[in-house]
Amino acid sequence: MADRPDGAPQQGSNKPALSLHVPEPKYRPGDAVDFSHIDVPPAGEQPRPDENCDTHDMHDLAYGLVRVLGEDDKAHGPWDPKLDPETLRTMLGHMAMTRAFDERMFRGQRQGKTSFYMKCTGEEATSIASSMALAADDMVFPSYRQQGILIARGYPMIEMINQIYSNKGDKLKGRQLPIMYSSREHSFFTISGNLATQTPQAVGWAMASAIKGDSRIAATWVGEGSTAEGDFHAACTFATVYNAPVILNVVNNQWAISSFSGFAGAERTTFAARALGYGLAGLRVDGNDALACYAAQLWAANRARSNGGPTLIEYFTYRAEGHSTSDDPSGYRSAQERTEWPLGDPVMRLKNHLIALGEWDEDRQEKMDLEAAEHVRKVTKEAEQNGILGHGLHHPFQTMFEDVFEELPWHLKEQSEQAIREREIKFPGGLKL
Ligand SMILES: Cc1ncc(C[n+]2csc(CCOP(=O)(O)OP(=O)(O)O)c2C)c(N)n1
Ligand SMILES: [Mg+2]
Repeated sequence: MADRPDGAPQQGSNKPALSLHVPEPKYRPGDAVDFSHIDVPPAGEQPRPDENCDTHDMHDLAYGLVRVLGEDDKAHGPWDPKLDPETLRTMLGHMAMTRAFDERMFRGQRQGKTSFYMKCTGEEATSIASSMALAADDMVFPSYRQQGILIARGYPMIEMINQIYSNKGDKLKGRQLPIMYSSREHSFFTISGNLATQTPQAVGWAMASAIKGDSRIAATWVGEGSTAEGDFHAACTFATVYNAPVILNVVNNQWAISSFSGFAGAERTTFAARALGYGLAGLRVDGNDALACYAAQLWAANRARSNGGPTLIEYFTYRAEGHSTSDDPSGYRSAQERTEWPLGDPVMRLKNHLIALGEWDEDRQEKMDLEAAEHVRKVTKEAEQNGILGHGLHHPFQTMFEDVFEELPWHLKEQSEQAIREREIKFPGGLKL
């Protein structure tokens, strides 16, 4: 049947047949990896606009890559935050400590001391350097891969381990998945496993802060995969509509468990460019460059503090290890990706920068790494006194029924009593409740 005279097709006559694009990662296990298609501009090339500039003047920054640390290990360009050597050493120390912590907790899971752990290897700068640019009482709404913030904020490590072991010292009483920390005192909002829910919560908190006439701002961290969740888009809309004092940090580590970033839209545009459609300020940053991460967060924090509005920052980085202890990345991606990653390792780059400044050396680094490992070992042993998985030294299990209702409703009372009876049958006269 011929098309209509106006050129519109007859029903059902569309040609060619409609088809969909299903993203496929470039490399699978065993493939040789070539990342030369990734555009890595020289450090220092990106302009640094005024913190209160119009979002329209930021267009190119959403597609570029803010970089400070060059191949020569020196700091370059207008984004150089010009931190003093002592602050740089502190930053490196937090990164070394986080890496040592991750190593030990990962092993702890393999030894059966906890059911679950998640490392942030390769992404340390995106949480540690960036959170160091915030005030200690700015409220953070992290995802599960920002343990570095707690370490940078001086949260007691034993509390982290007690939580991971779900032991009797766990302040969250075993009610959260290991690593889903919470600390009001450290302005660290309770981590939720429901991806992206922290983003509208951060925006809402920031709006409340403004409504109350408070001076604190909010910052949230979300993975690139999670930006595909509706919550993230609701957060962007509320943030821009009300000009909320909030920073939306998107950690683009290329993977969401076994799904590559293409499934969240990375083949089409950058994650920072999402900002443009909402009228948000958008920055795309080398996430393995601690100085660039710090500088971007400081820029966004200053903008938020002066009522300049929210900023969306994409950190371009790579998840160097598996998603969690439950994951085996050798099943879905090439092992060469990690070694070929063009932005290097954030800890090495900061270390080499300090050495280039004449403020550090390999011996001091080795000593720092050893001391970090020793500190983690010592605190782990201490936490183990409170119990490890399966040793019964957890909070009495019936406490799971408490703390929700002022008075326990009848059906929960019944369930609690039934649970205690069943436990006595299973462990007659035995195991501590
Ligand atoms: C709403 C929701 N959907 C799915 C999951 C299961 N899940 C947990 S982590 C994850 C991947 C998230 O990837 P990304 O956002 O890129 O963060 P990353 O793990 O890379 O830091 C998925 C799908 C979940 N926890 N919540
Ligand atoms: Mg990811």
